[in-house]
Amino acid sequence: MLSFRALLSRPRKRVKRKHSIKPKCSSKQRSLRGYDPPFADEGEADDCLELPGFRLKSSDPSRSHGVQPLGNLYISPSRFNSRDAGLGGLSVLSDDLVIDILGLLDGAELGRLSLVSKSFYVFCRHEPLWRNLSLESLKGEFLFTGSWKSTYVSGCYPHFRAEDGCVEVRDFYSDYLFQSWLCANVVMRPEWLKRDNIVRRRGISLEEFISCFEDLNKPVLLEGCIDGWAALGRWDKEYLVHIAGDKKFAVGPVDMSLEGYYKYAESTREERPLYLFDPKFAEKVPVLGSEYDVPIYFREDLFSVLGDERPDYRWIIIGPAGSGSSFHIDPNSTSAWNAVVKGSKKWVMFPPDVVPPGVHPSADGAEVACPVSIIEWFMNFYEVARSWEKKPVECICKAGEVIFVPNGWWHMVFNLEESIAITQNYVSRSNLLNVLDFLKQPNAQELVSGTNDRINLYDKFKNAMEAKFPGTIDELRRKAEEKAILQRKQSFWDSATDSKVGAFKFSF
Ligand SMILES: O=C(O)CCC(=O)C(=O)O
Repeated sequence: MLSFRALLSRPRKRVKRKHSIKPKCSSKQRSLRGYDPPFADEGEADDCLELPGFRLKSSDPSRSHGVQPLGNLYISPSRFNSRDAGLGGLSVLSDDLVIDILGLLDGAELGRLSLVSKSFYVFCRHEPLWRNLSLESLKGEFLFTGSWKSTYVSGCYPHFRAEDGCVEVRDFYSDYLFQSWLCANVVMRPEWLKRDNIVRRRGISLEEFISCFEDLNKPVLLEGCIDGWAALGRWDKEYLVHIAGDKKFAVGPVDMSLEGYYKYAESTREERPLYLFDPKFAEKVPVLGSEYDVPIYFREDLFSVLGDERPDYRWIIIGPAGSGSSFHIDPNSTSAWNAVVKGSKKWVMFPPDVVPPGVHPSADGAEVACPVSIIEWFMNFYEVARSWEKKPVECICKAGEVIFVPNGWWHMVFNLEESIAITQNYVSRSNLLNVLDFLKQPNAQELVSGTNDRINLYDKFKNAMEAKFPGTIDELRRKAEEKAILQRKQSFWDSATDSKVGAFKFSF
């Protein structure tokens, strides 16, 4: 329990479409000698707190309320945990259960309960509770004021002058609350960013892309293929706010104006910042759609035979440093490309047959439970993954670069800076049969996403394909069967011979 790595992870379900260290031990602002974080921004480099083995952002450390990891209780002279004393009969409940119960209260009730004891004060100030309340009550119509509690109070009770000071509580030990605070404040360690083992290609032909990557279902980072995009030199916060500041975009569970979102993104310091991920951006702001085009490798897009009935397929993605996408597989067995227009992203990918550590998909694949946040995954599981025989594919994708994400690959993405990206999911001949098989599954209702008509998508797609490209599906099935027969023959021959010594081996 005293080791940092042993901190508990807090699994959460993601439904298809994330010590002994005293947080107060160093309040001095100083930078680590010899430490040069590759992507910390200038201001931040001298602005971090040091703790053994990792660095913290200097953002208002008092928001921890002095909460310490549970392991510290066992080395405290008094062995007194004010968490228990202040919760009364509820102290027998786990921290996450207490938080779940508090999640049933409204803002006024939480405010009153926080006056009952120091323990309730700490629990009732838990920022994710106020974030949920704010999003439920204010939808996307809020002006973020630095904390979710103050955002909620100023949005719902504009005339109420709330004191937003934070009381420090002594002898309060909770892994759950400490970990939540830590994940929101820790800076990415350089060793989490160092590894770059993806295959990179510049200027390859379409044929080479298909035979070396798409047909083999292997990721690749493509350089130089979006150099001609107008978006590349143009898109940044100022430009986007100028052309679309008042337009609403999908941000998590709410719609927000782009300007409001950027104001939030500038000042948030959360474990999982809200992420702008909008599938209708080009319809809302047509100029955005006209300032990029699909790289030559991805122009075969067979879902287009469905016209307006195709599932969502393209998104603009905007987020501050620290935002990102936790582990998932892309919808409907499609492949995808992701082009960074501004900023940079750390990618970690696992092939379809390797479930990433800490990730637990349900048997039917409809739900995935994974650590609360990406940073928590790095803290608790990254080292484990690196010691596996099948190592993850990793890289940092910078502005102007494009990643090909083959179908079925698990991937997680973390924005190292404020970033803007375009991603599109597509079906080509290389993955058409996978997609059809996926759509045909008996539980398509649960598995298919991005469209309202999940059950009939298979028939609609198959019929539209037959009409537009007659015989293509049969031809692909025939080729796939021939390939499977060849592979079976080869594997029989491999098992019957010992290729290493060249000797013939046969046994009954
Ligand atoms: O956050 C990102 O840029 C990655 C998005 C992603 O993983 C996806 O669209 O499937």
